[in-house]
Amino acid sequence: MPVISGKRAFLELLKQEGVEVIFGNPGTTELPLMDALAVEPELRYVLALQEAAVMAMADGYAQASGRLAVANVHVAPGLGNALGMLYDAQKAQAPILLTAGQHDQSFIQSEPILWADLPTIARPFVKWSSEVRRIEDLPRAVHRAAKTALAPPTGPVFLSLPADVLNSEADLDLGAPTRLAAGLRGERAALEAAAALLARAERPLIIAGDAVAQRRAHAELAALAELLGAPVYAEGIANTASFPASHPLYAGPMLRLASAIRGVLEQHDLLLSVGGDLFTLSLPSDVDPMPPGLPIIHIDVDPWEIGKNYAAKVAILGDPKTTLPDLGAALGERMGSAERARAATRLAETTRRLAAAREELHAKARAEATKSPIRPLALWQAVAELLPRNVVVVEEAVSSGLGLRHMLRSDDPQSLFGLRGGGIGWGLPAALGVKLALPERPVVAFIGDGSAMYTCQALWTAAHDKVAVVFVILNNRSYRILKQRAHAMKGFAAQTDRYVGMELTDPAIDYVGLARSLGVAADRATSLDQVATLLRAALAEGGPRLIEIELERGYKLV
Ligand SMILES: Cc1ncc(C[n+]2csc(CCOP(=O)(O)OP(=O)(O)O)c2C)c(N)n1
Repeated sequence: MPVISGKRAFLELLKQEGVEVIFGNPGTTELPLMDALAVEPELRYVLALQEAAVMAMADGYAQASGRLAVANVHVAPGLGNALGMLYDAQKAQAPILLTAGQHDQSFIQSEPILWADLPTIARPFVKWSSEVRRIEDLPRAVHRAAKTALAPPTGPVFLSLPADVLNSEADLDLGAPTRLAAGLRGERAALEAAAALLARAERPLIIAGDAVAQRRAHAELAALAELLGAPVYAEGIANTASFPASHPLYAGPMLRLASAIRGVLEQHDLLLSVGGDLFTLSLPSDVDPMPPGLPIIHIDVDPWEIGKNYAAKVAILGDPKTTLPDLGAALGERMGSAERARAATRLAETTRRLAAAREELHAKARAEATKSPIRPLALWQAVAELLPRNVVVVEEAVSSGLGLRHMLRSDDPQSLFGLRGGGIGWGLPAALGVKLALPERPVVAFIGDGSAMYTCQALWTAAHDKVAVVFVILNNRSYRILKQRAHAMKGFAAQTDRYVGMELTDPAIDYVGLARSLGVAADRATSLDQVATLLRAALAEGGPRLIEIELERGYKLV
């Protein structure tokens, strides 16, 4: 083996792992890496101006590509800034190798500036967290990190890279990547048990989780849903298009409030969760979302999720892509003519009911189309007609998002990415990562005005790296969701109509000016016609471009 420096070996190892892009923000401890990048033509370094943006870009890239994303941040404060978005990446199961530079190890005992025990900081949010202590360990550490991030359930990992490891030289064997064959098939006996329950069910429902999109199992799930005649809900905090939105059995995202979930589930006698989350809620409730005794069949690649909150009658560890066809075959064998007739009736009824609900939503949107300021639902209806078929939508619309997943035609598993973890500020930088992963597809990001301000630095990266995202800022000049919830509490805020810390006014933020100052062309729309004109132009020209939309500010839900 030739003698090689740690810094160059690290880049060689990343290339072995198929990495093409590194998202980062450097400091002195990252200078060895930046130095090696100066003579590395095959790896693109994408500079983001805040570590939260670095992390969310890597997240968007990892989710949209399904490949390993790599991020590099600066010691303890850089890692600290990244943590909120690392939390989101963990919840979205994004395969990311997050790295941070660390001080020279000979120096650490003196507690130099910016130093902290980095693996301990990252550990709660990653699958594996470690520091590389010797150059000889670098190949093993990087290959293990990549394999672990990409092994189902996928997720982020962390490596701390001390400067002396990167600066030293050794005669290294770089080893080779390991990839787990991911298509784990559910066990036969469990599939038979599940098929028996499904064949007997009178009113089954399906919840589709992100695993369906991640494993590209739309067709397999659609075939099973059609065989059963069962409605398919996306999981409540859905961050991908886990089922084609135009499919007649698509029932939209599961609701998030416990009593509302209970209301849906009570109409069914069997729940089949395919990678679905049962249930991430945002508020406690006296009502348990799960009706007592509702039998659950749970298929997932993640054993942690199966039976996490509610016992599964049949628990199947398996990949939806390979397991659903097996389940469908087992079910097909068990369904006699009576069961098939019942399923056909269910299919017709469910299709009719869901079509009527969709039409009701569209009628509501049409009724709102003439109102000023623009209403979100009318916006989604107008936008749905404009967006090209191959568009990828990145969604952090927060309180404006209601109806979006019914209205937009997100029909393939990479057509939609949304905020899974709940830490806002994700969408704007994530959209850049998505576009870099899917350069052939137009990418449009719908972002709340409040959310945009956490990571607006990403606009500069979009301009600098010419990343053609169309950013749409949904400006209601408030943290509207918090006002809605504070109002619903019927406390002092509702009585006095004072919402402390929730108004983004005095001064109003000028997103057009902000975008232009960071090098992104921008315009403002106050009517749906203007939205249509600007969006069409932005899609035709490519981006990056930003459209600021003035939206209604109403927060009284009832
Ligand atoms: C990192 C982080 N900080 C704060 C919050 C709390 N929070 C949730 S929604 C929200 C306001 C979002 O405002 P905006 O994006 O304008 O959407 P709107 O509510 O107006 O629809 C805030 C501050 C959070 N979820 N994550």
